[in-house]
Amino acid sequence: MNNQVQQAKEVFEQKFGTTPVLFFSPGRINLIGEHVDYNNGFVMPAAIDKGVVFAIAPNNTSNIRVYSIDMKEDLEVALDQVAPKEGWANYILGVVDQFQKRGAAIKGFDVAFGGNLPAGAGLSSSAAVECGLASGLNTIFNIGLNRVEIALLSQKAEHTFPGVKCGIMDQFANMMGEKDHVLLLDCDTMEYKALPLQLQGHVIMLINSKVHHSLASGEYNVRRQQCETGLAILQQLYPGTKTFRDITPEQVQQAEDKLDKDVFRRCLFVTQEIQRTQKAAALLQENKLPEFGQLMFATHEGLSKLYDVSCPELDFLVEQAKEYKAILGSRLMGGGFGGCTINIVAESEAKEIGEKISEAYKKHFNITPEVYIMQTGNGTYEVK
Ligand code: GAF
Repeated sequence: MNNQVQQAKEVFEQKFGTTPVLFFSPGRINLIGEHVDYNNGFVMPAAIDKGVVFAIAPNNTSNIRVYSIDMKEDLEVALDQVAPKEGWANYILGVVDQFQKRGAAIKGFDVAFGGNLPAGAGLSSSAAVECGLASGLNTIFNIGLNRVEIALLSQKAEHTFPGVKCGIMDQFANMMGEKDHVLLLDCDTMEYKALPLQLQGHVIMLINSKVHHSLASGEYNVRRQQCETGLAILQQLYPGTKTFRDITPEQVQQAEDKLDKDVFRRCLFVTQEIQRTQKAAALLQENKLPEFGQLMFATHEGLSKLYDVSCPELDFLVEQAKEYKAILGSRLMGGGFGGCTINIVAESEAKEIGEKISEAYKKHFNITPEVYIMQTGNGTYEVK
């Protein structure tokens, strides 16, 4: 049992005086396929070995008692009073609400949770909290959901309580991730393949810009709405079109004068990114990493210039990355507006390059970034 799990267990036992069941729930990275999960595209995420630990047990009352180890805050809510609140509580209560909406026999429980995922870094701490709790409840109350059902329930919880209309990528990676693999997930059919991650002397390096622009979740929902608006128009122009998968970037270009300027740029990005991710998946399987890396740069360009989810700090980090031959590809990762860039970099030079980019970034923005070399890991699991 690692330190993080041990700590959660001890905190729980001190606070609640019973013996908990323990779960580890990972964060995620995403190699390519950004903002296309809610547009029926493909994504290529992996679970990582950093995440959130849950210690949880029934408490034979009709109350939920929660302790956030990181925030050092308590929350107690009666089961029949579950409603949206501010902050982290929403991620917990949203999950309970979803179980209740499905008529699942959730009774009172105690839970202590805490983790080592940097907040606001785009490593999907929200999905880690949702899926970790949902897995815990599923086990202690014998609900019988399978892994994909837990991912879907957790996604719905995020839509309803925190109010972010996210796609399925984060929760899916959290539940289905496999160490040393990336998942090639078809977000239209929910079919997936676990592809071995063979980096041929390279590593995945994240650079955390340490900025998190507060418009992130509001703008996320706006992007989703713009895509829906655009798709509805494209469906009329191109009969037989069901999803963005059925439309090419060229067709979007031909429809430019029928679409609002921003809607056009969003649709163009989405159709390009869907094609790009399919190409990238083939390249990865052919071990063509340099070509794969070029597509990562292209994704960043699109996210920045067409989808408008980048920021000066992330653009700077990607421009810096282009200065180094040892970096094959770099782009902002996740929803955007801050958080991390993901870079594929030669292992032998990673440390030095990470330091050099950090120095340049610090000089420019007066912010000290953080650099992480990432290891992949397994999806949420019970720690025995
Ligand atoms: C966030 C969302 F939660 C995901 O569903 C996905 O859309 C991602 O942003 C962008 O690719 O992490």
